[in-house]
Amino acid sequence: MPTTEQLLDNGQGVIDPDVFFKMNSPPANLKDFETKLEQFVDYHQEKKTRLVFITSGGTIVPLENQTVRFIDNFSNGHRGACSAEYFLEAGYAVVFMHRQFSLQPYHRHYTHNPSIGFLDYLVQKDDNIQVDQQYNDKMKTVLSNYQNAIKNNRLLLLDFVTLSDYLFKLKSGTRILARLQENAMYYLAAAVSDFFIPSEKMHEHKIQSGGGALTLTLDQVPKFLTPLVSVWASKGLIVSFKLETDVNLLVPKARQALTRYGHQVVVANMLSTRKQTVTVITKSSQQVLSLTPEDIAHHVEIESRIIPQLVHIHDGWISSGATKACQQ
Ligand code: PAZ
Repeated sequence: MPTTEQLLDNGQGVIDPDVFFKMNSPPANLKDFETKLEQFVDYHQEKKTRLVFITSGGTIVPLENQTVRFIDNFSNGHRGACSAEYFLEAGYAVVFMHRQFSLQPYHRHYTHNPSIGFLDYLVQKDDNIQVDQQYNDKMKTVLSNYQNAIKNNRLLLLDFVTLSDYLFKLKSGTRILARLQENAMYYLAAAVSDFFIPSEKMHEHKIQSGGGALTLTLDQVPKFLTPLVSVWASKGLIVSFKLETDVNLLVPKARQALTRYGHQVVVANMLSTRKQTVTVITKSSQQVLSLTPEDIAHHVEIESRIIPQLVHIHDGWISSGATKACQQ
């Protein structure tokens, strides 16, 4: 098998996405992932429901083939889990491809909270367990929305852990959804690593300490948006996210992504303000969506503003036959 060096496609140290898939093994549960997704997509194709494929949470980058250590990132999947609920509210079926154990739609209201654990919502009455009265009304609403989504087969939960796992599932998943053509939206909110260690360069066993400092060299992850936009999901509405910490880079980098990949929408956000403000950028428009102090006091979520905006863009994408909506 050729080495990564022999397969560099542009002299800048970036391998071609196809090469990545040839040089890494698919995840063991890929078949199961595909079977579940095929069934879900067939069901909604028949019903002509719009479907959104959400990616959510961070990917890990292993340092050893038999992984003890890995590199991770900050994302806990709040954006994706929260957005899934607003898409369901807007009538979409949702494929929620998330990092294992990150936030999930509906469950998120009762997990990952530093000040209250799940058992703190419960009380014991005689021999029975009940929800503490103060949480009852909200939990009833959340539970009913969750059960409706499950009962009506409108929410499919699928997970990933590593970068490689994510990329194989993204490719497979987008190709399965391609049959929905413009009725599919791809909402790529996951925080995907930009750097990785190819399997052939990784230590096989746990890296041993005792030899002084550890130096790592990571390769650049291939630009998978290129085949996603042009081949895997060419008719769907593609929404990518751009995260920055330097405000001066945010809009230029988002615009650069639109030009480079030729997709329809970039949602640009800053690490520190991502829950209060985002900029929705198309080739011809730029709209800042922000919460006011009053919104924040009333626990309004920024996703309740982002999703209607994207649904509107998707309306235009569908009615123009997946071509013009984002050009003007
Ligand atoms: O998962 P989370 O709610 O903590 O963060 C969401 C986010 C910042 C990862 C997302 O909005 C985003 O910008 N994703 C793309 C990141 C990037 O690769 O630029």
